[in-house]
Amino acid sequence: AQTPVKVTVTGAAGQIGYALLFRIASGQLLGADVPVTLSLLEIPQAVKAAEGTAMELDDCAFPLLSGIEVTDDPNVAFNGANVALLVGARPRSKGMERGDLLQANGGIFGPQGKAINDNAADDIRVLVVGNPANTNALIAQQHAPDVPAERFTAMTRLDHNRALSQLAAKLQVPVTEIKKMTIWGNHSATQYPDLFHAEVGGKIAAELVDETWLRDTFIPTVAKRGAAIIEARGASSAASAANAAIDHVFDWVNGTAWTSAAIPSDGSYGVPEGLISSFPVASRDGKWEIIQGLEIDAFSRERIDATVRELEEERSAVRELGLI
Ligand code: NAX
Repeated sequence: AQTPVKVTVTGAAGQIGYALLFRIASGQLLGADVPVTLSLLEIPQAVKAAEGTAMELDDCAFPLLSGIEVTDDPNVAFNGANVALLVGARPRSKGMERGDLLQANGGIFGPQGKAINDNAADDIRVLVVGNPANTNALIAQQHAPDVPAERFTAMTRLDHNRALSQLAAKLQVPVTEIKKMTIWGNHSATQYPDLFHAEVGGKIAAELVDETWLRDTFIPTVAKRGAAIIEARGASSAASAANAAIDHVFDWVNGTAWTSAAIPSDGSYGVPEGLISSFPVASRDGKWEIIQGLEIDAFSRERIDATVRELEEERSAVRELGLI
């Protein structure tokens, strides 16, 4: 039998954790023939709740789930980990400045990066979901010098899926008709969902919608969808975020011709090297590759530059705080 893949989930007792763990255990993260062991990392106050979730996982008797551990020690949680989903983060509370937020998250993602460096399996793949996701991924990566830099990624797949859904509704086509969607930059309100390379039935999506809708409805609706969900549900996106995390890792491991993921920049498209920024990517042989050769017009250039500028500012801020 195949050796189980160890998947570590941080923030396991949170709402995304609850939506994520059962799908991982049922085989949706890696494939229906891949056994998994789960490691649930939480802060001490939430270990008991995570143990409750572990009991429910037991009660599903998932054929692919070969073990579960619950811990508050990152060195235990990441020991031998093959996939790490870093979901737990410090949310912004009222009156919190950006510096305080980055500082608080540096205190989480720095030590977790080091624990990954010291304990994870050689093939470790890391997806950061906890916000500010791109910069948290950068912090973790910078504390893991022995892990190849490209194994640290951040999630923009939820934004990507939101963009597919909005465009499909507008054009009254199934989402499967839409190809080559791209989210550029930061997982934040500055992100740029790009319809100039997206295709619907072989036609460029931007040519099938009017410019006003693209600029004044589509882009802000995708970028602010998280806030709209909070407004409607009274809680932030959870099942859709878990779904996107599943999509990201499944495609990373199993391959895809085109999606969006925040990965370390190699300087492509004028994005400064090292920033963890969302790009159009393919996955081949278990590695993300930035799709090259796209023409970027002035409209897109301005928006890519703005979101990348925000990432540079976040990087400067965490440098000044001594977090990387
Ligand atoms: P919850 O507050 O429900 O859960 C977070 C959990 O993390 C809590 O159980 C907490 O105890 C735990 N935690 C905190 N510090 C920890 C640490 N050092 N080690 C281990 N666990 C720790 O939040 P939830 O709704 O699950 O969201 C989690 C994160 O995802 C947030 O940062 C949120 O902003 C982010 N999101 C990111 C999205 C994306 O597209 N990249 C979309 C959804 C979501 O908003």
